[in-house]
Amino acid sequence: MFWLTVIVAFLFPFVSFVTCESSTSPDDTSEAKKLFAFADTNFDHQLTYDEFDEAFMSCDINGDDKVRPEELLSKFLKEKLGGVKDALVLFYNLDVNADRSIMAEPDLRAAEKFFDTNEDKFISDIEFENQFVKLAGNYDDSMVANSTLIVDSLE
Ligand SMILES: [Ca+2]
Ligand SMILES: [Ca+2]
Ligand SMILES: [Ca+2]
Repeated sequence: MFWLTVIVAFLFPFVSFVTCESSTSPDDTSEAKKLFAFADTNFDHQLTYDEFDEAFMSCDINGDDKVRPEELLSKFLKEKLGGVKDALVLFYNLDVNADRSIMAEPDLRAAEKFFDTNEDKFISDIEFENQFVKLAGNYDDSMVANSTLIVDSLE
């Protein structure tokens, strides 16, 4: 589903832009702003790929260069970045090779391409918000249902 979204975004930039604007949920936009602010450590409204990677890898609690769903979730809850659903929807969309871990290759490389729509090597706040809203809409209940074990383990 993630790659479908990417392909659609590349093939029909104007169509997907319009679609995205018309279906923007205020919740998803404020969630995007929160995550962007967390990653934008020098407050210049742009993320370099390094900043983007560092924000994710700051979730890697056990230092194995892989972010597991439970690691992302505990970061979200600790830093008040969002709820359980927000963390899991982000996780399963970004885990492009579906191995239940987010790594630099291939997951973060794919995510950088997805968010940096004008390919200038910076992810602007606008790019991030527009693309994040598309991701947040790419959600089905099985993502959360399949993760009850993870959620239970935190309680
Ligand atoms: Ca880890
Ligand atoms: Ca992965
Ligand atoms: Ca850009």
